[in-house]
Amino acid sequence: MDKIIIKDLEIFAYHGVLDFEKRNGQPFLVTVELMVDLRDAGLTDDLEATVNYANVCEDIRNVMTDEKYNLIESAAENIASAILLKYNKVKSVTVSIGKPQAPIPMTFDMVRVEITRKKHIAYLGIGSNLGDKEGYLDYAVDQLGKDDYVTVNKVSSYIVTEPYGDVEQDDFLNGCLEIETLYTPEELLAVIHDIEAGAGRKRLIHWGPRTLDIDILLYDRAIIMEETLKIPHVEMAKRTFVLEPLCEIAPYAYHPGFNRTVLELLEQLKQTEI
Ligand code: PH2
Ligand code: MG
Ligand code: MG
Repeated sequence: MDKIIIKDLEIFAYHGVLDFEKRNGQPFLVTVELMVDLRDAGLTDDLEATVNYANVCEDIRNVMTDEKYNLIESAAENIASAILLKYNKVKSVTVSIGKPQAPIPMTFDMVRVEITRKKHIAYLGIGSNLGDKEGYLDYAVDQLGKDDYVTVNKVSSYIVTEPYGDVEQDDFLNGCLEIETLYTPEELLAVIHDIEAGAGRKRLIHWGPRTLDIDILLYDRAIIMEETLKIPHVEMAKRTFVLEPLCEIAPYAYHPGFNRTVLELLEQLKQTEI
């Protein structure tokens, strides 16, 4: 992919664990690589078609001088999020921060940290079968949208579905979302748990009635099999109430475990149900 590179932007700032670093300050060298498709800009010769590197330099300076961080890791993390949140054309960013005068009583050229961050695409399933079901699903979409690190790209229709599983309970209202996020899967799960709790969810019976259930179905092409987090959602291929709304917003989203698109999984499931 094409890149815009800003190399060793020098900024005087006050980051460091030691008192005198926060008092006296020192120079930092910031390098960023922005992954941006530059084809259009190259063909049209139009600044609007690309990312203005002068603006990015100003954003970097603001992050570097608005706060005093203990760690250059924190400064780097904040520069990466600021850029990804502001410039939609930036698909991914690598930030490195060097500290040529770090307080180390030895001879060295530079210490540096380097991180690469990008936006992730995730698909979420939402469901409710207690109280104001539609209100709870709308609440989930709203709360996710309010989070700085989440953009809700698409929301499916909500469909009424019969309860799946052995528990006797009321019909569900189910839907799916596509989001873009800077969160890791674990962080996203924690955010989702907070939103479920905010909707008054109590975990009483496993698979039982709930005001709001939010499940991570897919996260990029990640495969994660941890005790507390399994992605892709292990049951999704068996559930019409997941695949139908998901197929409405993302028929060609890819299930990395089964190597099938959502559309193919839905067709397969319909076959086995006949
Ligand atoms: N969720 C469950 C169990 N059963 N059935 C339907 N129709 N919709 C759901 O969202 C659902 C379910 C556990 O997450
Ligand atoms: Mg669920
Ligand atoms: Mg759940």
